[in-house]
Amino acid sequence: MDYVLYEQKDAIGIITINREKALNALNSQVLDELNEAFDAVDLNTVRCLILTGAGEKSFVAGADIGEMSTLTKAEGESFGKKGNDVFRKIETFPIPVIAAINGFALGGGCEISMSCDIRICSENAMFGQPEVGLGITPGFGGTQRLARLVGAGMAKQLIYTARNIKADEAYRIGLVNDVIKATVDEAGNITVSAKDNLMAAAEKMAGTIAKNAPIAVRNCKKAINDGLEADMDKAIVIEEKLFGDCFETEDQKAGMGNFLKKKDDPTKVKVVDFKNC
Ligand code: DAK
Repeated sequence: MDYVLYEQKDAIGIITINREKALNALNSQVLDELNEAFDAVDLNTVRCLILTGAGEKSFVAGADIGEMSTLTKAEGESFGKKGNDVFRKIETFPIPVIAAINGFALGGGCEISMSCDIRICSENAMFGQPEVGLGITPGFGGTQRLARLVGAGMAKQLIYTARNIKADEAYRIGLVNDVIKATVDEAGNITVSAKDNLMAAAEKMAGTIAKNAPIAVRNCKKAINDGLEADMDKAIVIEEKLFGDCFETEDQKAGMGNFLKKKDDPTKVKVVDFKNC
């Protein structure tokens, strides 16, 4: 693939959008390759994914404005569908996806981060939905996911004003879960970049998720996603079914067995090696 890199570290998969010269803007080829990369993830061995962008400056600076500028109505619709299909694939992907946002997350960049389960960003990150300044609406789910994440009032303000916000404000409104800073020595020199610290934080979080019972983690993702689309009576039934689904798995027996063993004797096995079955 030209624009998407994939690396697996133990049970963590890292997908990197690698079009640094264009600040990782999403053209059709990037979207096709992202689709392929997600399809190729080995779900038997990978338990958590990280999605990031190449370089220190930009996660994704949006959909490719050059490519979009000449689209007809029909082509615009099909470009929107291509993006929406990939973003929905990420959102409903069986295992959690953490967006590690290193710099600009504008337009389609903000939107792809919102299709991930969790967002953490570097201190130089910048978020925004600048589309109305370009004469279009957010087309990769921004009007829908931003309102669900930060509330309708804040989403409307950001989308109507097309104002970009910095990492701290994104944290304050709940768009990101954490902001990761560079490490600076006493003289004020950067010893570890914000990007490197961001990736370390993302991998640490992914590692923690990967150690938990995989079937349970997958079912939690599905319960939260599907439940948010339903009213509470139906949502509770969704949870009941996914809860019931965990029983009779080896992981449930191992997890609960470990707790009961520890109760008798705290020196007994502390870390459960969940087998994903
Ligand atoms: N598309 C294409 N190329 C881009 C790009 C983008 N979104 N953003 C940056 N680049 C390219 C620049 O053209 C430049 O390329 P060269 O000129 O070197 O060849 C290179 O990346 C470096 O950018 P700059 O020179 O501009 O770098 P600066 O540091 O000066 O500025 C910037 C960084 C992020 C502030 C600036 O590049 C910028 O404002 N970029 C555009 C950000 C933006 O407006 N993004 C939102 C795009 S709109 C829909 C489907 C999808 C969408 C909407 C509808 N439907 C089908 C309905 C989604 C829309 C969007 O995402």
